[in-house]
Amino acid sequence: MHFLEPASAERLTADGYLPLPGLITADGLTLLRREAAGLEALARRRDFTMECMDDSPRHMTTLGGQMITEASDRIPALYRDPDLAGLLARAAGEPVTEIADPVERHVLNVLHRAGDTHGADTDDHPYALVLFLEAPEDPADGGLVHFLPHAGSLRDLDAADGSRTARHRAGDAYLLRSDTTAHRVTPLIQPGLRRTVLNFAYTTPTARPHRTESATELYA
Ligand SMILES: O=C(O)CCC(=O)C(=O)O
Ligand SMILES: [Fe+2]
Repeated sequence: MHFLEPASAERLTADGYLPLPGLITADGLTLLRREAAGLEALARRRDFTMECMDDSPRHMTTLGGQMITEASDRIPALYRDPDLAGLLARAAGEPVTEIADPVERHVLNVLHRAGDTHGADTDDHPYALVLFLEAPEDPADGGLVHFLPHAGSLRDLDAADGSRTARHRAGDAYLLRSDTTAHRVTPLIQPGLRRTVLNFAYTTPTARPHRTESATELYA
């Protein structure tokens, strides 16, 4: 079980971001990578700008939750894992529950070409757990998470003070207050690099529903 400092909920509230380094065990990483390699064969290449997210770029290969449920037992089981739910509730300082949407609940995002990027967004649901299956070794190679908590708009990510950048290794994870933290993944800077994540979306009993076209555009 992953160790969490008692102050993690305060930290997540203040920063919008909580690193969970080494959340995935070595065996878990092997299994999830094998699963993701099979799923990637079903995934679709996306290259467009997302109008509802300030025309931010999407250059990536993705697979939505409905396809993952059809093709994988392991990933839906991990999404619903009670130990994981307990950890997320302690990290967030509030109950964290599954979302109803079959597309957004667990998605696979693969950056694998030079220039690939997941441009600026906020998510429809309050929490995102991002699990790293592959990541560039060198932070100079890109694939970093750039984020601004309590963002007024996506433009503030580049314009306002207080944005931060975080790097991760394969096996790491982070929890994001993803509906109010503007976030993007910086472009991979050269060929031959790969960044593969699973993104698990969660809600809370008190969260108000909020919907954009973003998931449909990226995963349907
Ligand atoms: O890949 C990441 O680190 C973030 C992904 C993301 O923003 C999303 O899937 O909505
Ligand atoms: Fe996001």
